[in-house]
Amino acid sequence: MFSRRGFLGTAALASASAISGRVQAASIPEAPTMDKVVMQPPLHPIGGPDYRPVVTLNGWSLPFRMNGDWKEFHLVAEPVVREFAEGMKVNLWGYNGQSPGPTIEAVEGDKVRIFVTNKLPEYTTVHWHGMIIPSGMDGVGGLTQPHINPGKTFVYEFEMKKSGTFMYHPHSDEMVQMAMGMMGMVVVHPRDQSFRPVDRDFVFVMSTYRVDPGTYLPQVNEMTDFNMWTWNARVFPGIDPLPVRLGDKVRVRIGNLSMTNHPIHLHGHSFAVTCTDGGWVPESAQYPETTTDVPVGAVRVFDVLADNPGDWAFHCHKSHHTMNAMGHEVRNLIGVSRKDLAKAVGKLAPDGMAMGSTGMAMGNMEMPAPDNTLPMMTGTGQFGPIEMGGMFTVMKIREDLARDDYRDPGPYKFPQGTVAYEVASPAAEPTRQKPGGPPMKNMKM
Ligand SMILES: [Cu+2]
Repeated sequence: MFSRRGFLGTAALASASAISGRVQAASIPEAPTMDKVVMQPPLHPIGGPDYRPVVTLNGWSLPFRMNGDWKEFHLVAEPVVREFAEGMKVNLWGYNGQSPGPTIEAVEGDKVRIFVTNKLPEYTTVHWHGMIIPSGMDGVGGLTQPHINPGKTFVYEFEMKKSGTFMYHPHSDEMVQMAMGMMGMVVVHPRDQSFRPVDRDFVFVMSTYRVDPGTYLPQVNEMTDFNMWTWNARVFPGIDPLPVRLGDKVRVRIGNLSMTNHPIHLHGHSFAVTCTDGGWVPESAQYPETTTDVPVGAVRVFDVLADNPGDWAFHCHKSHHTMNAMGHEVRNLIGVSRKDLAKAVGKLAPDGMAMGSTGMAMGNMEMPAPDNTLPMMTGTGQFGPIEMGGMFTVMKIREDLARDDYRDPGPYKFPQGTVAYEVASPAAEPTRQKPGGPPMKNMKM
Protein backbone atom coordinates (compact mmCIF):
# COMPACT_ATOMS: atom_id res chain seq x y z
CA MET A 1 0.00 0.00 0.00
CA PHE A 2 0.97 3.62 -0.17
CA SER A 3 3.26 4.94 2.47
CA ARG A 4 1.32 7.18 4.78
CA ARG A 5 4.27 9.46 5.47
CA GLY A 6 2.24 11.79 7.59
CA PHE A 7 -0.86 11.53 5.42
CA LEU A 8 -3.52 13.27 7.46
CA GLY A 9 -6.41 11.31 8.93
CA THR A 10 -9.08 11.73 6.30
CA ALA A 11 -12.00 11.07 8.63
CA ALA A 12 -11.00 13.94 10.89
CA LEU A 13 -10.70 16.27 7.95
CA ALA A 14 -13.99 15.20 6.45
CA SER A 15 -15.73 16.64 9.48
CA ALA A 16 -13.82 19.89 9.28
CA SER A 17 -15.94 22.97 8.86
CA ALA A 18 -17.37 23.57 5.44
CA ILE A 19 -15.18 26.50 4.51
CA SER A 20 -14.61 26.90 0.83
CA GLY A 21 -12.76 29.30 -1.38
CA ARG A 22 -9.07 29.99 -1.63
CA VAL A 23 -8.24 30.68 1.98
CA GLN A 24 -7.75 27.17 3.28
CA ALA A 25 -5.71 26.24 0.22
CA ALA A 26 -2.76 27.41 2.25
CA SER A 27 -2.90 24.13 4.16
CA ILE A 28 -1.43 21.67 1.68
CA PRO A 29 -2.40 18.02 2.13
CA GLU A 30 0.37 15.46 2.48
CA ALA A 31 1.40 13.67 -0.69
CA PRO A 32 1.20 9.88 -0.42
CA THR A 33 3.86 8.03 -2.41
CA MET A 34 4.02 4.53 -3.89
CA ASP A 35 6.98 2.16 -3.90
CA LYS A 36 5.28 -0.88 -5.52
CA VAL A 37 4.90 -1.69 -9.21
CA VAL A 38 1.98 -4.10 -8.86
CA MET A 39 -1.73 -3.33 -9.03
CA GLN A 40 -3.00 -1.97 -5.72
CA PRO A 41 -6.45 -3.00 -4.47
CA PRO A 42 -9.36 -0.70 -5.36
CA LEU A 43 -9.41 2.39 -3.15
CA HIS A 44 -12.90 2.75 -1.74
CA PRO A 45 -13.88 6.38 -1.09
CA ILE A 46 -13.64 7.69 2.46
CA GLY A 47 -15.87 10.68 1.85
CA GLY A 48 -18.22 12.19 -0.67
CA PRO A 49 -20.60 10.12 -2.80
CA ASP A 50 -19.97 6.38 -3.11
CA TYR A 51 -18.68 4.66 -6.26
CA ARG A 52 -17.13 1.40 -7.38
CA PRO A 53 -13.42 2.25 -7.65
CA VAL A 54 -11.19 1.29 -10.57
CA VAL A 55 -7.97 -0.66 -10.42
CA THR A 56 -4.91 0.62 -12.25
CA LEU A 57 -2.68 -1.93 -13.96
CA ASN A 58 0.65 -1.91 -12.10
CA GLY A 59 -0.55 1.20 -10.35
CA TRP A 60 -2.75 2.84 -7.77
CA SER A 61 -5.31 5.54 -7.10
CA LEU A 62 -4.31 8.72 -5.29
CA PRO A 63 -5.90 9.00 -1.82
CA PHE A 64 -7.71 12.26 -1.20
CA ARG A 65 -8.95 14.16 1.83
CA MET A 66 -12.22 16.03 2.26
CA ASN A 67 -11.82 19.67 3.21
CA GLY A 68 -15.29 21.06 3.67
CA ASP A 69 -17.01 20.12 0.44
CA TRP A 70 -13.75 20.03 -1.52
CA LYS A 71 -11.94 16.84 -2.46
CA GLU A 72 -8.21 17.55 -2.13
CA PHE A 73 -5.40 15.70 -3.87
CA HIS A 74 -1.68 16.35 -3.92
CA LEU A 75 0.49 15.42 -6.91
CA VAL A 76 4.25 15.74 -6.68
CA ALA A 77 6.11 15.88 -9.99
CA GLU A 78 9.51 14.28 -9.44
CA PRO A 79 12.22 12.03 -10.89
CA VAL A 80 11.45 8.35 -10.31
CA VAL A 81 12.93 4.96 -11.10
CA ARG A 82 10.39 2.74 -12.85
CA GLU A 83 10.88 -0.98 -13.34
CA PHE A 84 9.57 -1.89 -16.83
CA ALA A 85 9.77 -5.60 -16.00
CA GLU A 86 12.07 -7.60 -13.78
CA GLY A 87 15.60 -6.95 -15.02
CA MET A 88 15.13 -3.45 -16.35
CA LYS A 89 14.84 -0.16 -14.48
CA VAL A 90 14.53 3.18 -16.20
CA ASN A 91 15.10 6.69 -14.88
CA LEU A 92 11.87 8.55 -15.61
CA TRP A 93 9.96 11.55 -14.40
CA GLY A 94 6.58 10.92 -12.81
CA TYR A 95 4.37 11.69 -9.86
CA ASN A 96 4.33 10.52 -6.24
CA GLY A 97 7.03 7.89 -6.61
CA GLN A 98 5.99 6.26 -9.88
CA SER A 99 5.51 6.82 -13.58
CA PRO A 100 2.80 6.99 -14.66
CA GLY A 101 1.32 8.97 -11.81
CA PRO A 102 -1.54 7.65 -9.67
CA THR A 103 -5.07 7.54 -11.05
CA ILE A 104 -7.24 10.38 -9.77
CA GLU A 105 -10.79 9.24 -9.02
CA ALA A 106 -13.74 11.49 -8.26
CA VAL A 107 -17.47 11.72 -8.85
CA GLU A 108 -19.43 13.85 -11.30
CA GLY A 109 -20.29 17.11 -9.54
CA ASP A 110 -17.36 16.89 -7.08
CA LYS A 111 -15.41 20.05 -6.39
CA VAL A 112 -11.75 19.09 -6.52
CA ARG A 113 -8.63 20.92 -5.49
CA ILE A 114 -5.46 19.37 -6.88
CA PHE A 115 -2.16 20.61 -5.47
CA VAL A 116 0.85 20.16 -7.73
CA THR A 117 4.33 20.45 -6.26
CA ASN A 118 7.24 20.56 -8.67
CA LYS A 119 10.33 18.63 -7.58
CA LEU A 120 11.73 18.38 -11.12
CA PRO A 121 14.85 20.26 -12.21
CA GLU A 122 12.75 22.36 -14.63
CA TYR A 123 9.33 23.97 -14.64
CA THR A 124 6.15 22.04 -15.36
CA THR A 125 2.33 22.31 -15.42
CA VAL A 126 -0.54 19.83 -15.40
CA HIS A 127 -3.11 19.79 -18.18
CA TRP A 128 -6.40 17.94 -17.62
CA HIS A 129 -7.03 16.26 -20.96
CA GLY A 130 -10.68 16.00 -22.00
CA MET A 131 -12.13 17.67 -18.93
CA ILE A 132 -14.57 20.56 -19.13
CA ILE A 133 -13.00 23.14 -16.84
CA PRO A 134 -12.41 26.91 -16.73
CA SER A 135 -9.76 28.03 -19.20
CA GLY A 136 -7.43 29.24 -16.45
CA MET A 137 -7.31 25.71 -14.96
CA ASP A 138 -6.31 24.07 -18.26
CA GLY A 139 -2.62 23.90 -17.41
CA VAL A 140 -1.07 25.20 -20.61
CA GLY A 141 2.13 26.90 -19.46
CA GLY A 142 2.43 30.47 -20.72
CA LEU A 143 -1.06 30.45 -22.23
CA THR A 144 -3.33 29.88 -19.25
CA GLN A 145 -0.94 30.09 -16.30
CA PRO A 146 2.69 30.73 -15.43
CA HIS A 147 4.84 27.60 -15.48
CA ILE A 148 5.34 26.01 -12.05
CA ASN A 149 8.98 26.56 -11.20
CA PRO A 150 11.03 23.93 -9.34
CA GLY A 151 10.18 23.95 -5.65
CA LYS A 152 6.83 25.69 -6.16
CA THR A 153 3.29 24.41 -5.56
CA PHE A 154 0.27 25.45 -7.62
CA VAL A 155 -3.33 24.50 -7.04
CA TYR A 156 -5.99 23.63 -9.60
CA GLU A 157 -9.62 24.03 -8.54
CA PHE A 158 -12.60 22.95 -10.61
CA GLU A 159 -15.82 21.04 -10.62
CA MET A 160 -15.97 17.60 -12.21
CA LYS A 161 -18.64 18.61 -14.69
CA LYS A 162 -19.02 15.29 -16.42
CA SER A 163 -18.24 11.66 -15.74
CA GLY A 164 -15.88 9.65 -17.91
CA THR A 165 -12.23 8.82 -18.46
CA PHE A 166 -9.60 11.50 -18.90
CA MET A 167 -5.84 11.95 -18.71
CA TYR A 168 -3.35 14.35 -17.16
CA HIS A 169 0.06 15.38 -18.42
CA PRO A 170 2.30 18.48 -18.52
CA HIS A 171 1.86 21.27 -21.06
CA SER A 172 5.33 22.54 -20.31
CA ASP A 173 8.41 21.31 -22.19
CA GLU A 174 6.01 18.61 -23.33
CA MET A 175 8.25 16.71 -25.67
CA VAL A 176 10.77 16.05 -22.92
CA GLN A 177 8.37 15.64 -20.03
CA MET A 178 6.04 13.20 -21.77
CA ALA A 179 8.95 11.25 -23.24
CA MET A 180 10.17 11.00 -19.64
CA GLY A 181 6.89 9.44 -18.56
CA MET A 182 4.86 12.26 -17.04
CA MET A 183 1.23 11.23 -17.35
CA GLY A 184 -1.67 9.66 -15.53
CA MET A 185 -5.40 8.94 -15.77
CA VAL A 186 -8.47 10.62 -14.31
CA VAL A 187 -11.66 8.63 -13.75
CA VAL A 188 -14.83 10.55 -12.94
CA HIS A 189 -17.59 8.22 -11.81
CA PRO A 190 -21.24 8.99 -12.67
CA ARG A 191 -23.14 10.45 -9.73
CA ASP A 192 -26.00 8.09 -10.59
CA GLN A 193 -24.60 4.72 -9.55
CA SER A 194 -27.12 2.89 -11.73
CA PHE A 195 -25.58 4.39 -14.89
CA ARG A 196 -23.84 1.54 -16.73
CA PRO A 197 -22.42 -0.16 -13.64
CA VAL A 198 -19.72 -2.82 -14.02
CA ASP A 199 -18.22 -5.44 -11.70
CA ARG A 200 -14.57 -4.80 -12.56
CA ASP A 201 -13.06 -1.65 -13.90
CA PHE A 202 -9.45 -1.52 -15.15
CA VAL A 203 -7.51 1.53 -16.31
CA PHE A 204 -4.09 2.14 -17.84
CA VAL A 205 -2.24 4.57 -20.09
CA MET A 206 0.01 3.63 -22.99
CA SER A 207 3.40 5.27 -23.48
CA THR A 208 6.51 4.53 -25.49
CA TYR A 209 10.20 4.98 -24.87
CA ARG A 210 13.46 4.58 -26.64
CA VAL A 211 15.88 3.15 -24.14
CA ASP A 212 18.96 1.86 -25.91
CA PRO A 213 20.14 -1.58 -24.71
CA GLY A 214 22.37 -1.28 -21.68
CA THR A 215 21.22 2.26 -20.80
CA TYR A 216 18.85 3.66 -18.17
CA LEU A 217 17.49 6.87 -19.68
CA PRO A 218 14.96 7.38 -22.51
CA GLN A 219 16.14 9.24 -25.60
CA VAL A 220 13.71 12.12 -25.35
CA ASN A 221 14.36 13.42 -28.88
CA GLU A 222 13.08 10.23 -30.48
CA MET A 223 9.94 10.81 -32.54
CA THR A 224 9.24 7.49 -34.30
CA ASP A 225 11.77 4.79 -33.53
CA PHE A 226 10.75 3.64 -30.06
CA ASN A 227 11.75 0.27 -28.64
CA MET A 228 9.75 -0.02 -25.42
CA TRP A 229 5.97 -0.22 -25.84
CA THR A 230 4.40 0.05 -22.44
CA TRP A 231 1.13 -0.12 -20.57
CA ASN A 232 1.53 1.97 -17.46
CA ALA A 233 5.28 1.95 -18.07
CA ARG A 234 5.48 -1.85 -17.86
CA VAL A 235 6.15 -4.43 -20.58
CA PHE A 236 5.21 -8.10 -20.75
CA PRO A 237 5.73 -10.17 -18.65
CA GLY A 238 5.83 -7.26 -16.19
CA ILE A 239 2.25 -6.15 -16.95
CA ASP A 240 -0.35 -7.34 -14.44
CA PRO A 241 -2.90 -9.86 -15.70
CA LEU A 242 -6.57 -8.85 -15.60
CA PRO A 243 -8.22 -11.35 -13.23
CA VAL A 244 -11.95 -11.49 -13.91
CA ARG A 245 -14.78 -13.52 -12.47
CA LEU A 246 -16.83 -15.51 -14.98
CA GLY A 247 -19.99 -13.56 -15.76
CA ASP A 248 -18.55 -10.21 -14.63
CA LYS A 249 -19.28 -7.08 -16.58
CA VAL A 250 -15.82 -5.68 -17.18
CA ARG A 251 -14.74 -2.22 -18.21
CA VAL A 252 -11.26 -1.47 -19.55
CA ARG A 253 -10.22 2.18 -19.89
CA ILE A 254 -7.22 2.84 -22.10
CA GLY A 255 -5.43 6.15 -22.61
CA ASN A 256 -2.87 6.73 -25.33
CA LEU A 257 -0.12 9.27 -24.69
CA SER A 258 2.38 7.60 -27.00
CA MET A 259 3.34 8.88 -30.47
CA THR A 260 1.41 6.28 -32.46
CA ASN A 261 -1.97 4.55 -32.51
CA HIS A 262 -2.48 1.14 -30.91
CA PRO A 263 -5.12 -1.35 -32.12
CA ILE A 264 -6.01 -3.10 -28.88
CA HIS A 265 -7.31 -6.64 -29.24
CA LEU A 266 -9.00 -9.02 -26.80
CA HIS A 267 -9.30 -12.71 -27.60
CA GLY A 268 -12.37 -14.86 -27.07
CA HIS A 269 -14.95 -12.07 -26.78
CA SER A 270 -16.52 -9.18 -28.55
CA PHE A 271 -16.91 -5.83 -26.90
CA ALA A 272 -18.26 -2.35 -27.53
CA VAL A 273 -16.57 1.00 -27.03
CA THR A 274 -18.77 2.70 -24.45
CA CYS A 275 -16.80 5.83 -23.61
CA THR A 276 -14.09 8.08 -25.01
CA ASP A 277 -12.33 11.10 -23.54
CA GLY A 278 -15.21 13.05 -25.10
CA GLY A 279 -17.84 11.26 -23.04
CA TRP A 280 -20.15 8.24 -23.01
CA VAL A 281 -21.04 6.70 -26.36
CA PRO A 282 -24.84 6.43 -26.73
CA GLU A 283 -25.99 2.81 -26.90
CA SER A 284 -27.44 3.39 -30.36
CA ALA A 285 -23.94 4.29 -31.62
CA GLN A 286 -22.14 1.26 -30.18
CA TYR A 287 -21.18 -1.72 -32.31
CA PRO A 288 -19.39 -5.00 -31.67
CA GLU A 289 -15.63 -5.20 -32.12
CA THR A 290 -12.75 -7.43 -31.09
CA THR A 291 -10.05 -4.82 -31.76
CA THR A 292 -10.36 -1.13 -31.20
CA ASP A 293 -7.87 1.43 -32.33
CA VAL A 294 -6.81 3.90 -29.68
CA PRO A 295 -5.61 7.03 -31.47
CA VAL A 296 -2.83 9.26 -30.20
CA GLY A 297 -4.00 11.62 -27.48
CA ALA A 298 -7.27 9.76 -26.95
CA VAL A 299 -9.08 7.44 -24.57
CA ARG A 300 -11.11 4.40 -25.54
CA VAL A 301 -13.15 2.49 -22.98
CA PHE A 302 -14.74 -0.83 -23.75
CA ASP A 303 -17.26 -2.89 -21.81
CA VAL A 304 -17.21 -6.66 -22.17
CA LEU A 305 -19.24 -9.46 -20.64
CA ALA A 306 -16.68 -12.01 -19.44
CA ASP A 307 -18.72 -15.09 -20.33
CA ASN A 308 -15.97 -17.28 -21.77
CA PRO A 309 -13.63 -18.80 -19.16
CA GLY A 310 -9.93 -19.18 -19.93
CA ASP A 311 -6.66 -17.35 -20.42
CA TRP A 312 -7.29 -14.75 -23.10
CA ALA A 313 -4.46 -12.81 -24.71
CA PHE A 314 -5.02 -9.06 -24.54
CA HIS A 315 -2.58 -7.00 -26.56
CA CYS A 316 -1.74 -4.35 -29.12
CA HIS A 317 -2.15 -5.86 -32.59
CA LYS A 318 0.91 -4.15 -34.07
CA SER A 319 3.26 -7.10 -33.77
CA HIS A 320 6.32 -4.90 -33.20
CA HIS A 321 4.58 -3.49 -30.14
CA THR A 322 4.49 -6.89 -28.46
CA MET A 323 8.27 -7.07 -28.42
CA ASN A 324 10.97 -5.45 -26.38
CA ALA A 325 14.12 -3.72 -27.63
CA MET A 326 15.47 -5.23 -30.82
CA GLY A 327 17.90 -4.32 -33.57
CA HIS A 328 15.83 -2.85 -36.37
CA GLU A 329 18.65 -3.25 -38.89
CA VAL A 330 18.25 -7.03 -38.83
CA ARG A 331 17.81 -8.37 -42.39
CA ASN A 332 15.11 -10.86 -43.24
CA LEU A 333 16.97 -14.08 -44.02
CA ILE A 334 14.06 -16.47 -44.15
CA GLY A 335 14.94 -19.05 -46.82
CA VAL A 336 18.64 -18.04 -47.04
CA SER A 337 21.41 -20.51 -46.26
CA ARG A 338 23.07 -19.36 -43.07
CA LYS A 339 26.28 -21.34 -43.38
CA ASP A 340 28.50 -18.85 -45.17
CA LEU A 341 26.71 -15.91 -43.70
CA ALA A 342 27.31 -17.01 -40.13
CA LYS A 343 31.02 -17.32 -40.85
CA ALA A 344 31.19 -13.81 -42.28
CA VAL A 345 29.15 -12.29 -39.47
CA GLY A 346 31.22 -14.16 -36.88
CA LYS A 347 34.39 -12.52 -38.18
CA LEU A 348 32.92 -9.03 -37.91
CA ALA A 349 30.92 -9.41 -34.70
CA PRO A 350 31.75 -12.44 -32.58
CA ASP A 351 28.59 -12.02 -30.47
CA GLY A 352 26.43 -11.07 -33.43
CA MET A 353 23.30 -12.94 -34.29
CA ALA A 354 21.57 -12.92 -37.65
CA MET A 355 17.87 -13.51 -38.02
CA GLY A 356 17.29 -17.23 -38.49
CA SER A 357 16.69 -18.68 -41.91
CA THR A 358 13.51 -20.35 -40.68
CA GLY A 359 12.09 -17.43 -38.70
CA MET A 360 12.88 -15.88 -35.37
CA ALA A 361 11.33 -18.31 -32.91
CA MET A 362 13.85 -18.26 -30.11
CA GLY A 363 11.97 -19.66 -27.18
CA ASN A 364 14.73 -22.07 -26.31
CA MET A 365 17.61 -19.79 -27.11
CA GLU A 366 19.44 -17.45 -24.79
CA MET A 367 21.21 -14.43 -26.19
CA PRO A 368 23.83 -12.48 -24.33
CA ALA A 369 22.44 -9.01 -23.60
CA PRO A 370 23.86 -5.91 -21.95
CA ASP A 371 22.88 -5.14 -18.35
CA ASN A 372 19.43 -3.60 -17.81
CA THR A 373 18.14 -5.02 -21.10
CA LEU A 374 15.11 -7.26 -21.43
CA PRO A 375 14.87 -10.12 -23.91
CA MET A 376 13.07 -9.12 -27.12
CA MET A 377 10.41 -11.80 -26.71
CA THR A 378 9.81 -13.47 -23.41
CA GLY A 379 7.35 -14.92 -20.92
CA THR A 380 6.51 -18.55 -20.31
CA GLY A 381 3.09 -20.18 -20.26
CA GLN A 382 2.04 -23.64 -19.16
CA PHE A 383 2.80 -24.98 -22.65
CA GLY A 384 6.13 -23.24 -23.30
CA PRO A 385 7.59 -19.88 -24.32
CA ILE A 386 5.03 -17.17 -25.10
CA GLU A 387 7.55 -15.07 -27.05
CA MET A 388 5.95 -11.73 -26.37
CA GLY A 389 7.07 -8.48 -24.85
CA GLY A 390 5.75 -4.94 -24.80
CA MET A 391 2.00 -4.35 -24.88
CA PHE A 392 0.75 -7.83 -24.02
CA THR A 393 -0.99 -9.36 -21.05
CA VAL A 394 -3.71 -11.89 -20.26
CA MET A 395 -7.33 -11.55 -19.17
CA LYS A 396 -7.85 -14.50 -16.82
CA ILE A 397 -11.52 -15.41 -16.58
CA ARG A 398 -12.30 -17.83 -13.76
CA GLU A 399 -15.40 -19.19 -12.10
CA ASP A 400 -14.06 -19.17 -8.59
CA LEU A 401 -12.80 -15.63 -7.99
CA ALA A 402 -14.10 -13.66 -5.03
CA ARG A 403 -15.74 -10.33 -5.80
CA ASP A 404 -12.82 -8.02 -5.07
CA ASP A 405 -10.04 -10.53 -5.61
CA TYR A 406 -7.48 -9.20 -8.10
CA ARG A 407 -4.71 -11.71 -7.35
CA ASP A 408 -3.23 -13.64 -10.26
CA PRO A 409 -5.21 -16.91 -10.31
CA GLY A 410 -2.35 -18.75 -12.09
CA PRO A 411 -2.61 -20.66 -15.37
CA TYR A 412 -6.04 -21.80 -16.61
CA LYS A 413 -7.00 -25.42 -15.99
CA PHE A 414 -8.35 -26.42 -19.38
CA PRO A 415 -11.27 -28.85 -19.27
CA GLN A 416 -10.26 -32.20 -20.76
CA GLY A 417 -10.56 -32.38 -24.50
CA THR A 418 -10.61 -28.60 -25.07
CA VAL A 419 -6.97 -27.97 -26.04
CA ALA A 420 -5.58 -28.12 -29.57
CA TYR A 421 -3.59 -31.31 -29.91
CA GLU A 422 -1.04 -33.04 -32.07
CA VAL A 423 -2.03 -35.97 -34.21
CA ALA A 424 0.33 -38.95 -34.38
CA SER A 425 0.28 -39.25 -38.16
CA PRO A 426 -1.54 -37.47 -40.96
CA ALA A 427 -4.95 -38.94 -41.64
CA ALA A 428 -5.51 -40.77 -44.92
CA GLU A 429 -6.02 -38.44 -47.91
CA PRO A 430 -9.66 -37.48 -48.07
CA THR A 431 -11.37 -37.93 -51.39
CA ARG A 432 -11.04 -34.69 -53.29
CA GLN A 433 -12.73 -33.33 -56.32
CA LYS A 434 -10.35 -33.65 -59.25
CA PRO A 435 -9.68 -30.80 -61.63
CA GLY A 436 -10.32 -31.37 -65.33
CA GLY A 437 -14.09 -31.16 -65.63
CA PRO A 438 -15.66 -29.29 -68.51
CA PRO A 439 -14.60 -25.63 -68.61
CA MET A 440 -17.06 -23.10 -67.38
CA LYS A 441 -18.81 -20.89 -69.87
CA ASN A 442 -16.76 -17.82 -70.91
CA MET A 443 -13.71 -19.11 -69.05
CA LYS A 444 -10.42 -19.21 -70.97
CA MET A 445 -8.41 -22.26 -69.97
CU1 LIG B 1 0.78 -0.72 -30.37
